[in-house]
Amino acid sequence: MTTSNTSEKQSIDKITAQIKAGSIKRIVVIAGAGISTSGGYPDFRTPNTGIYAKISKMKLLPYPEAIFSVNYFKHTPEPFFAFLRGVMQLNFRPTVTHAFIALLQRMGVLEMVFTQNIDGLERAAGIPDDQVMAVHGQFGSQRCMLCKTAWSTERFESVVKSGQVPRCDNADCNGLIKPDTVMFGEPLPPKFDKSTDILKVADLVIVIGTSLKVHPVAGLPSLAAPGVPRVLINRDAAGDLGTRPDDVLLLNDCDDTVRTLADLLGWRKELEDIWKEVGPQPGDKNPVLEDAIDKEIEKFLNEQTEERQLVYQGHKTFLEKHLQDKMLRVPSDADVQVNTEDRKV
Ligand code: CNA
Repeated sequence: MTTSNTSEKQSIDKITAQIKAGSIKRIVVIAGAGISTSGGYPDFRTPNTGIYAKISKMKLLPYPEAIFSVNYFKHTPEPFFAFLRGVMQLNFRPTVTHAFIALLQRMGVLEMVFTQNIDGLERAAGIPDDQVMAVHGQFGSQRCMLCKTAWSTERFESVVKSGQVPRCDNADCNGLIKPDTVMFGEPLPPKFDKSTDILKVADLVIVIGTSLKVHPVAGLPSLAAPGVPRVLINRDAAGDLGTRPDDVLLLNDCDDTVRTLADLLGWRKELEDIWKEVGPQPGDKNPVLEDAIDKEIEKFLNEQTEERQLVYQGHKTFLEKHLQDKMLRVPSDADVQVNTEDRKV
């Protein structure tokens, strides 16, 4: 475990001792894509391997984040579905870090995990739904954007895998079928607002595997009461973690770090037992999502005719103009998934 200095090592020893002694018992975890990368699911922003690096090959997109933006999806859904076809090719299993969060829950010290992830691996690790606030929704259900008719996952996957864009077949509808995940520009689940008060009563906040670049989650760590320790487990520094005297930065691979924490807590065997139960199983295919996404993006690009590229160029120009206009009147509404980097577009 890499800590910035000796005092951080002392802080983490103190925090784990307090958990063992029962004086820390309301832990809130704020998680992001980094907790799933060792399971083969790339994050957004890691250079070269992150999803944005992959989709920046889609030169037709006005900017990589457009693929997850609802306004872009409404008129140009093909790139999103090409990406999704890659995602659908494999079954992912929880990582050691998911097992660690599940361990906190089983030990009775987890209050809530706020996850930005849409992969559903917290549930797969056995954390009960009422202790998971899936801020950006999760894959596993989908419906028509217009008439809201739900589609079964089986039907949805079969249409997407066949290369079609799934559309509603109710009379006169023809709406796009979209997973119930929150795209940029869409409102967050209604229960998000109510759930954030939990941060104020937490006695420990652990932020894992997130760059804290997407709002409103980026603002959650600052809701912790003064004096409450905030621990960042991530490869890189993130958000305002490190600005308070009680912050502890553990800048390393999250699976390694949680194993060390489990050692300090005396819970290593329990962690490995959960991991054995929920992690990769004998006979699993190797998770190679990165290859799958690359392949699907390549295929998508090869299918673009000159005529279609002209249409996309039209979309690009339209969007750039639209965004320019929009930037002149950016709303202050925080209840929308906003990528801080969008503001630079
Ligand atoms: P991000 O901006 O890509 O940041 C990920 C962070 O995790 C970076 O700071 C990395 O350095 C760090 N990281 C990556 N791997 C590890 C590791 N093994 N150990 C320690 N640190 C690591 O992603 P965020 O979650 O901050 O951004 C929020 C977006 C990402 C949400 O809208 C999600 O829907 C979206 N997303 C989700 C998934 C998923 O569900 N698995 C995957 C990719 C993106």
